[in-house]
Amino acid sequence: MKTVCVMGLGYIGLPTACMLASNGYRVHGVDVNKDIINKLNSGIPHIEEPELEGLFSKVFSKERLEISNKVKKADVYIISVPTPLGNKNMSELKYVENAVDMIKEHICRDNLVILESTSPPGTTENLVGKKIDQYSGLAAGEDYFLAFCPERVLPGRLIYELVNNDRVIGGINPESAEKAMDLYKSFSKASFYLTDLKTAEIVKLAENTYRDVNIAFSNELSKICKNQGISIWDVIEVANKHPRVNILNPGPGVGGHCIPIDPWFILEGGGLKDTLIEKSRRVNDAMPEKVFEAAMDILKDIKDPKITVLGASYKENVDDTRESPTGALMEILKIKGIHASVHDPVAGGFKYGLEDLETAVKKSDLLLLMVGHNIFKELDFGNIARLMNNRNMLDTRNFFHKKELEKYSFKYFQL
Ligand code: SAJ
Repeated sequence: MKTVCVMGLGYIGLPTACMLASNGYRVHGVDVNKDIINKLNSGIPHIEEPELEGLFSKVFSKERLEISNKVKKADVYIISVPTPLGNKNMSELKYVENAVDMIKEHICRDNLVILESTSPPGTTENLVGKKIDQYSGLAAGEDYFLAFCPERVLPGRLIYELVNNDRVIGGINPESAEKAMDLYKSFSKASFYLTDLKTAEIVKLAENTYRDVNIAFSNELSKICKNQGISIWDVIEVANKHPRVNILNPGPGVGGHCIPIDPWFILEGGGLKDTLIEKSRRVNDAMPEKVFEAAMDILKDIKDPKITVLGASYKENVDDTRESPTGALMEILKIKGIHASVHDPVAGGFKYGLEDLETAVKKSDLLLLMVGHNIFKELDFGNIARLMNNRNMLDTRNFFHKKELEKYSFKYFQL
C-alpha cells in the first residue's frame, strides 16, 4: 500500500490526511504542536468541521492514519503548513523551510513531494525543490516528482469542497503534475487543471486577491451610498441582477488566514508600486476603524458607554478567530478606553475574552453585530432589551431586520 506523509495537521492537512487514509493510502500525519498531536491521538480532531470527526475516527481506529511529530519514510510527502505574513507584509516561510528540513533526508527516487501551502511565486521550486536537491543529490523532476497543489476549500464546507472543488496542480514537469493528480483523484470527483509551478502558485493568489479587491470595492461603494443617503444593500441586490455583475458584500473588515494575506504574496517580487491591490488591502484594513467611528457616533451622548460585540470569528459560522475584524476593533476600543464585552458561542476562544450573552448585554448601550452566525438569528431581543441601558443596534452585515428590532424599541443602524 502506498504511504503518504502529511506535514502540518491544520484546517487543510488534517482533512487531506483523512481523505487519503480512507481512500487506499496509509498516512502518517506530522505536526510540531504537541497539543494537536495529543488531542488527535486521543481520537478527537482539534478542528470543528462537519463530517471531519466521523472521518477521522474511522481512519484513526483502523490505523490507516497515525499521528506523531516525527517524519516517517513514505512514497508521497505533502507539506500543508501555515504561511503567515511576516515583517513589512512579506511572507513568513519558516514553517515550510522547517518541514523541508524534516523530510529532505527521507526523500528518495520516485518520491512525490507536494507543497499545498499558499506561497509566493517561485517558492515550490526555489525553497522546496532546491533544498531537497542540494541535500539529497537528487534532481527534482528527474529523480523525484515535485508539485504544487493549493486548496480552495471554504471553512465550514471543508470535506464537501475537498471532494467536489476543481483544483489547479503545478508540476516542475508535466509528469510531476500528473502524479499529483493521480493522488488527489483517489478522493476527488472534480476536474484538475495541470500547469507549471509558478502559474499554479499565482492562480491561488489571484483567486484570493480578486476577492479582496472586490470586497474593497464593495466597502468603498458602501461609503458612497452612505454619503448619498441610500442603502448599499439595495444597490448590490439590483446591480447583481446584471448577468455579468457580482458585487460582494461590504462588512466590518476582511479576516481569516488567507484573504488578508495572499494579496501581499502576489505583490512580493511583483515589482509594482502604488497598486490597486495594496490600496484595496488598506481599504479593507481600515474598516474596523470605520466601525469604531460609527459606534462612537451612535454613543456620542452617553457617558462611559458599554458596547456588546456579537461575533469574534473572522466570518459567519466558523470557529476561527485568526485575523478577525473583531480583534482589530477590540484593539481600537482598548486604546480608546471604551468598555466592550464580546459574545460568540461559535468561536473557539478569543484573545479579548468571550462572555455569555446575559453578561455581555447587561447594562450595555450598543449591540454591535460583527459576524452573522446563524445562531444569532435566535436571539431573544425582548430579554436583551430588558438588560440593556440603551437599545441601540449597529448591524455591520445587514443581518437583522430593522422593523424586527424596532418592535423592541431598538434604534437600528447600519455601517
Ligand atoms: N467577506 C466580506 N464580504 C464578502 C465576503 C467575505 O467582507 O462578500 C469577509 C469575510 O467576512 C471574512 C473575509 O472576507 O472576514 C474572508 O472571507 P472569505 O469567505 O472570502 O474567505 P475564506 O478565507 O473563508 O475562504 C477563501 C476562499 N477563497 C475564495 O473564495 C476565492 C476559499 O475558497 C479559499 O480556499 C480560502 O480563502 C483559502 O484558504 O485560501
